[in-house]
Amino acid sequence: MGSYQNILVEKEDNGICTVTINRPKVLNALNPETMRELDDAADKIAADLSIRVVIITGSGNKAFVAGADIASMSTMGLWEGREWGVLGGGVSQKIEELPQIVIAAVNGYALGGGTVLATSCNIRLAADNAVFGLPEVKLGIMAGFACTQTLPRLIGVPNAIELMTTGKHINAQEAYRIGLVNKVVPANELLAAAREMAKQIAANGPLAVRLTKRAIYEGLSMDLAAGRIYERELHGLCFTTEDQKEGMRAFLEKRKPNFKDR
Ligand code: CO8
Repeated sequence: MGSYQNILVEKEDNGICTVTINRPKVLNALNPETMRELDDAADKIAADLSIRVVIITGSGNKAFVAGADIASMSTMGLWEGREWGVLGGGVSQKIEELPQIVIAAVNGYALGGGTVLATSCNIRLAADNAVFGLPEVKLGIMAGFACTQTLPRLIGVPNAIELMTTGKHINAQEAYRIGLVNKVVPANELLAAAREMAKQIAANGPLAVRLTKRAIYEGLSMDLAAGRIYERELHGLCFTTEDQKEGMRAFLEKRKPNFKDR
């Protein structure tokens, strides 16, 4: 699935695709080339509905992503910094809005852009050695890639503003406590846990899973009354699908459903 220098994209025939940020010498820091590759991979994944779940992780056992690449940012001026934010914000949004469910398997440092990349995934599993933080202010910039907007929605304003203005690191347990991660698992079980969850999701009605994700994310930008109406229509749509007939028939016939994504 595409040939890249900074990321690995591995598609399996069980509906799972794993994307690994692969710059271990710099703890998988994100430079513009890496972001452009992620952008391209996201487009290809979005177009391939045989992929049901995406797992994003980092190469090696020390880091998920230790942030944006500080060397490449150090010489940016106003315009380059702005364009960098546009690129990163665009990729974050694209990942969040993929038709597939995206699981971050956070295997170590997830700092700055690493916390942001994990935040743009729909589910986060953390290894017990994971470290999160938004140390941008220590470098004289504010957190970006839209995380001043997305993170408060996820963990609340007080937690988000504390992380973004102190720049402090937090461990996996603290990340779990504030609702930043769904689950903490021993580091050597992280990928297996992510794959297990991915398999559970991939076994379900694909249209129902995709519509659920749309209802939740698009509902976040609506008021509650509009969100209720939107959900009602998507819910009704499910009853026009073959998969709804198959899922319910399979239950009544006491067998596993054979979903066709239609
Ligand atoms: N960028 C570039 N290189 C990095 C980065 C990084 N973010 N992180 C680590 N590296 C490199 C180190 O320079 C080092 O390279 P070398 O071996 O050549 O010296 C190598 O990776 C290993 O790192 P360390 O020796 O530092 O490893 P330690 O175990 O001592 O420390 C840490 C690990 C704590 C993760 C430490 O490396 C660190 O603090 N890294 C930087 C973390 C950081 O500040 N990240 C945030 C960057 S800002 C950001 O992400 C902005 C995103 C939003 C931008 C929006 C713009 C509009």
